[in-house]
Amino acid sequence: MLNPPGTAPHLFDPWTVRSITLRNRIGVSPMCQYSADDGVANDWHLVHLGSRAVGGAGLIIVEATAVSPEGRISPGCLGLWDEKHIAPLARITSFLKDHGAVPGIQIAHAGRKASTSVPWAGDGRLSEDQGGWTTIAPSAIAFGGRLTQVPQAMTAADILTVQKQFTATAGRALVAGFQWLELHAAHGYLFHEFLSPLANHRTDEYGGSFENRVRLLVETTRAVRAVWPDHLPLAVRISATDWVPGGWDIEQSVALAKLLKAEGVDLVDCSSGGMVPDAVIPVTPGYQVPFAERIRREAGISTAAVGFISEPQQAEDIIANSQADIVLLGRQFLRDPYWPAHAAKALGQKERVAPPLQYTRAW
Ligand code: 8OZ
Repeated sequence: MLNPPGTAPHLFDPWTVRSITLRNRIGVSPMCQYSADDGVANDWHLVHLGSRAVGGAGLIIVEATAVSPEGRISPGCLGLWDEKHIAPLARITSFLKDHGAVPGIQIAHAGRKASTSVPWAGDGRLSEDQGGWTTIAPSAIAFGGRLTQVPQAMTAADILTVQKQFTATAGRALVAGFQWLELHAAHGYLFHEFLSPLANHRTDEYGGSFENRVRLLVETTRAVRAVWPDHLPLAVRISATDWVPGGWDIEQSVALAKLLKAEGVDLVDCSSGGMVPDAVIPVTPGYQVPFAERIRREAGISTAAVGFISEPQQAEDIIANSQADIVLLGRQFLRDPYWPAHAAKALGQKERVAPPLQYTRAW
């Protein structure tokens, strides 16, 4: 599956995963918009995502979309726990496909980092009288910082419920027209809380040893792969390290990636952090790229690189040096929805990103 030495692709080369071909190696990273009402997508989401399809992205991953109301980070997060969420998302997937992008979605449960206000209204804990709710997690340990809510430790029945919520949500994502599914197992949310010994103090088969801490994610991945069609790609976003001694780290991430590969996962999306509020993270351009490179090489699975990727040559080098199979841009895509077109021009490959017919005269 991975390209042999000397045959590395370039940023604007297409990439086929299972039956899906991305027109280039540029994706829009899932980014919370906090603009939904009861989880329902609206015109903001259509324009936000649609303009980046027009701008030339190959893959567009819809923001963390909750598998249950309690799994939302905030009351403004998207959801896909109900049939009513399907039609507004289907309108978006249809538009993205019409403009040459593959529509993807990240499905998520925020665990102990749920029930927060939207960032422009505080970004802290949402109390019950402000519309907040009781959170759940592997253990009854608060995240800390401004997120003081102590979650309820999940029972065995809760674990089964969450697994069913993920498979049901995957089924609805398919009906909504998504062609790429990502499980959110990063940034201190529910799956990551099970992975990390910092948040998981369980003494049952879902806590303690590495095998036990990865069990929820591996089992859920297996269940999702069984309902998500064989011809469509499945990805998992992980935090490759907690950036805290004694926490989750890159060695465990490599071992997890091997297990996920065996479950039929096509790509590991390599982010980091989010487990504790005060981690010291050496943020520099492309600081997470070495994780994508190492997991790709040592686990033999395709990877996405994400985090402070903004320059065209930087993105091209990541692909051409086989450090990752695709780059996912977040903030840079907020600054410039036409980044792929502008990057092609900067790299002297203007013809690689075609304008929409309506914009030809100005491209
Ligand atoms: C930005 C702000 C808060 C949360 C993530 C869903 O980190 C998020 C998120 C992004 O994955």
